[in-house]
Amino acid sequence: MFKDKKVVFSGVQPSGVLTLGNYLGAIKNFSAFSDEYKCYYCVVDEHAITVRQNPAELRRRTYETLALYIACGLDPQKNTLFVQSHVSAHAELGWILDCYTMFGELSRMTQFKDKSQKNADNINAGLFTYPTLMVADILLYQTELVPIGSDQKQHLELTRDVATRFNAIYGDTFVIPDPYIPQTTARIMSLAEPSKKMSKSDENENAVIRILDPKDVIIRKFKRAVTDSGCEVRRADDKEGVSNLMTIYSAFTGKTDEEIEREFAGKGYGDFKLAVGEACADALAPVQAEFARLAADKAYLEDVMLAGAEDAARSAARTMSKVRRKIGFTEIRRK
Ligand code: AQP
Repeated sequence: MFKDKKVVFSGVQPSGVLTLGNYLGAIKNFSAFSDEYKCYYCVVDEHAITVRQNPAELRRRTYETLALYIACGLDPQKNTLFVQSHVSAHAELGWILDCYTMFGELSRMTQFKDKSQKNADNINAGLFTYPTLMVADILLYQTELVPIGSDQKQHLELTRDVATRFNAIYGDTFVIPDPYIPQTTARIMSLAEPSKKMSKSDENENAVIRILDPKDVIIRKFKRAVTDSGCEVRRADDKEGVSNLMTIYSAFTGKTDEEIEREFAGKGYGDFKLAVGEACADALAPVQAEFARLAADKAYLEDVMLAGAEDAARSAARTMSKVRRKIGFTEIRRK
């Protein structure tokens, strides 16, 4: 049924409650592909354990992330929604591609550098080779397009390099994927330190808007957002905080920078921050209501997980069989 459709793949780690960055940079854009593409959206729990996770919380957040996918508009009938560790081919291809990825390439990954600084007591080998697992995630499904925030661009470039290298050795095996990076919301910044990206594992709760934050919390966090000593609502390189808030406001209202500047001319930051908070909370309210309904229905989420894993595994098996044959692994057939 999907034979002629091009493939989209993306994933989100269940490493915390998802943020406005995850939403505007990635998930909100996923459903736009559902009609035209065969879409695989994965909860990448194997990536999450590169940083130490509490097992009960990881399990809960895996369900939560799946429920959020659906609440954000991803219909499980039209998209393959699944959990990475339910399809063993991810780890299998990840290992194989480790052997086609250079140490030097992985050493250059900025996320590795950032995350090893943040987790100095646990710089494990998985944190280092995590990008190759992401390469495997993408290549397993012969993906053409990967919707991501700009922080993942470097990993996508690595994916293209590894796929090209593998194809050059063994002949056409993998489709070379392209990134799909949204123009304006590719990098939503921290509300507390607007030079840093908003991250779900940020320890400062005021830095991060969570998709599930109640309205009063969202408004309070925006009110506290770091801006600058001026009072003019205007996008500029030296006004990172205000520019970030303008990006968020524009994403929820569809207004251009000029319209926003006109709307808040002479009004100061207080009114602006309140308006951003309200626009954001109002837009997230239906997602939150749908999430509450879905999260209470674990049996339904398990049905979705199972159907998604079966569908993904079928497709992954086709790529794995090709890869195994090409690299010279033996196959045993049942008699
Ligand atoms: N601040 C952001 N702005 C725009 N897009 C973002 N993404 C993440 N943060 C922003 C995009 O969300 C998708 C899922 O991200 P992930 O869960 O795979 O991990 P991440 O990129 O490491 O995101 P976090 O929130 O920073 O997680 P932690 O704190 O656990 O490391 C990706 O497409 C990403 O680009």
